[in-house]
Amino acid sequence: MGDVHGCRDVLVELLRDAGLVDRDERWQGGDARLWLVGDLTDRGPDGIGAIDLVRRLQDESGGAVGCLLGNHEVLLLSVARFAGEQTSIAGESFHELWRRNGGVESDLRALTPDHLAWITELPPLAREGETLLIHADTTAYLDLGTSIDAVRRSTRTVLAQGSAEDVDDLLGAVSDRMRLDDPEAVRSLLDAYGGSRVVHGHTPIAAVLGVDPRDVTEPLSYCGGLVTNVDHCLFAGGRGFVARLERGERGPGLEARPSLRSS
Ligand SMILES: [Mn+2]
Repeated sequence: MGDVHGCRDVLVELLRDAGLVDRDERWQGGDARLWLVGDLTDRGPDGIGAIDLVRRLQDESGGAVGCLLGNHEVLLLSVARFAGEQTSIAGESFHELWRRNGGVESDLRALTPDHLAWITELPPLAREGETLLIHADTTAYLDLGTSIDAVRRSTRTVLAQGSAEDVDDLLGAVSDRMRLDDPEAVRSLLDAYGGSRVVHGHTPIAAVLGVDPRDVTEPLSYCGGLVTNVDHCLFAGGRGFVARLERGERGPGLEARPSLRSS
């Protein structure tokens, strides 16, 4: 599932259409596994509602639902911890930076220490079979750690107890984009973290293609099939989709096209 950005009710509709939740919004995915690529919050109306839904589905599914750390989760946490302090951008506070990037005040009011603890534990990347899942289309994760566990440990430490400067640096890394239309860059990620293809969100497919978000109905495969972008840009009117990763077989080789299809 691509970036939700506060579109909690659209998320429910997409999961219902995919047969993953029932009419009462309860998990009914059976043995399915679901990953969200991060950025549940900001831009859209109900980011905390989206977090609460995902957390409940994680419980109901017995761990079959995972969610990556997006830059907007880091942003929200940065405001909670350092609201008025200055970022590296001259004269801009964390609160101003967050607002400029779609921060929604009602989310900040609803944010609890429990939400912050959940955000702190989110993995920035994950492997599902041969698929490497990341939020942002960047190799900057390699600066945070050279294994999935190392990246998770370093982000957890920064989010839990890092200084404003540490969090600002982390924001810079996980907000970088559009670096993966280069097989060498992609291979550097796969060599470190494993897998034979990358799936990411963060950069709206509509922006990449220069089309209206309402016309985006499926994932975008690029870099010779090594990389798939699933950012459906719900907050700007994208109808959204659930990208399906085939399972039960080894993933495609490096040159193969990913076996993703929209549903
Ligand atoms: Mn993002």
